[in-house]
Amino acid sequence: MNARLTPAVTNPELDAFWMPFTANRQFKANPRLLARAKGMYYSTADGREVLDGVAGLWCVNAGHGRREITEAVTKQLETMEFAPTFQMGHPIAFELANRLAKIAPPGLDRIFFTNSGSESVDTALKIAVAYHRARGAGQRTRLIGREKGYHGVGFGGMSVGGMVNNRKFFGSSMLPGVDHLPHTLDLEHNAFSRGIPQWGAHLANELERLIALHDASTIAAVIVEPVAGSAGVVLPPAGYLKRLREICDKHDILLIFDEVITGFGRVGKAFAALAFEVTPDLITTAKGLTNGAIPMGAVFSQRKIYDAFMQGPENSIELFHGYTYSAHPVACAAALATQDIYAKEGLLTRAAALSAPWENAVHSLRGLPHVIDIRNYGLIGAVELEPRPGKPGARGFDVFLKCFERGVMVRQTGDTIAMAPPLVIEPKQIERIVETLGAVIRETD
Ligand code: PXG
Repeated sequence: MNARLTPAVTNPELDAFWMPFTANRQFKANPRLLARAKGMYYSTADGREVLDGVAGLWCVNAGHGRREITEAVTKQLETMEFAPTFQMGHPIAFELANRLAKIAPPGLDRIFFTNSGSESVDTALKIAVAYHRARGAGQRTRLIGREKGYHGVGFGGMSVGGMVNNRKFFGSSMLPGVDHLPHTLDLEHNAFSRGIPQWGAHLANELERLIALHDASTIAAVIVEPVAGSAGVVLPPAGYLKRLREICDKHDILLIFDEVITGFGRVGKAFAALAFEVTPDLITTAKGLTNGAIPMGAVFSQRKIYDAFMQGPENSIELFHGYTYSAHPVACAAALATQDIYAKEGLLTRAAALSAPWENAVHSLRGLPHVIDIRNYGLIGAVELEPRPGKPGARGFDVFLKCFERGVMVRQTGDTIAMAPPLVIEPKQIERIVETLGAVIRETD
C-alpha cells in the first residue's frame, strides 16, 4: 500500500519537516524559502533580496554572514569540536564566562551555559527554587510570571508564560504553584506612547496582592521580560520594573529578567537591566549571545546565589543540572567572536543612538488605516492593527506576507507587526522598512 498517512500537500518534499510555530499546511502550499544571508539582507531560494527587519528571529544583532564568527567557529571545529563540561572543562568556556561577566549588570557575574532561551528560563527557575532550599527556605517553590509573558516552551517556561495559545493545549501539564501578574499593555491609556509609556507603574503593586494571597514564604521568584517581544512588544510603564524590584526585595523573592530578546544591545545597553537601572537576581539570555550563528544561551546569576550553593563537602556536586552541550566549545567560539564584534563596533549601545530616528520612523505610520497603536523602545518597534471582525490575526498575516513579497521581513503576532532589525542597520534601511510597511498597510483592507 502506498497510501499517504497525511493529507496530500502541494509540495510533498516539504512534508517531512514539522515546522515550529508555523501554519504548516499554509506554508507548504506557498513556501517562503530563505537560501543565503549577508549583512542586512536575506536572499530567497528564487534569488530575491529581502531586507531583514527582525534580525532573523531577534538574534542576528551584528548582521548576517560575519566572517569573524565563521572563522572562529571553523578554527574551533578543527581544534576541538566537542569537550564535556561535566567534571571537565575547556579554556574558552571560562574565557567566555569572564568576558560576559565584564558586561553584566553589577553583581551578575556567575554564568551558567545552556543552548537556548527556553533552557535558560528553565535553568533560572530551577536555580531560584534550589537557591531558597540551599539557604534553608525550601518551602519557597512558587513561581510568578505575567500575562502575555513568553519564556520559551519548556514545561517551566510555558507555565510561567502567559500566552494562551502556548498554554491551552497543555493545560494539565503545567507546573503547579504558578501565578501570574497582569500584563501592562493598555491601549486606552498608552496608545501611541513614544518610548516607555507613562501610565501603569501601579500594575506592579499587583505583586503585593499575590503575596498577600499566597504568602511571601511560599514564593521563590518572579520572572518577567523587561520588554516583552513575542506577545507583540509590551513595554514596561515608567517606574514599573523598579517597583517590582522593591517588592521582591521587601519579601526576599528573587527577580528574574528574561532578556532573551533584550540582551546584547537590543535596547541600547548590553542589557535592559542596565537601560532601566534595575538589577535583577538572575538574567536569562540566548539569541544575540552568538549572533544566532550557533545555538547557545546563558543565565547570569548574582554572586550571592552562586555562593549559596558552594557549601557542603567539596566533592559534592552543588547543582544537579546541566546540558551535554552547556558551554559547547564551538558555541563558545561563536560567542567570543560575537562579543568581539559588539565591542569593536559599539553595537551594544548603537540602538540608543538610533532609537530617536527609529521612533520617528515607526510613529510616522500613525493615522494609517486600521493602525490602533504604535510602540517602540531601543531598536524594537510594533504596529498594532485592528483585527478584522471575527478573524483575529488575518490582517496581520496579510501585512506580513505582502511585506515579504516586497522584500522586507517583519514578524507577525496576531494583528501586531513587530520589528527588531540587526543593530547594524543604516538610516536608509530604516526608511525602507517603514515605507514598505506603510504602503502595505495602506492597501490592506
Ligand atoms: N524568552 C524570551 C523572552 C523569548 O523571547 C525565549 C525565552 C525562548 O527562546 P528559545 O531560544 O528557546 O526559542 C524567547 C524566544 C517572536 C519570537 O516572534 C520570539 C522568540 C522566539 C521565536 C519567535 O517574537 N523568543
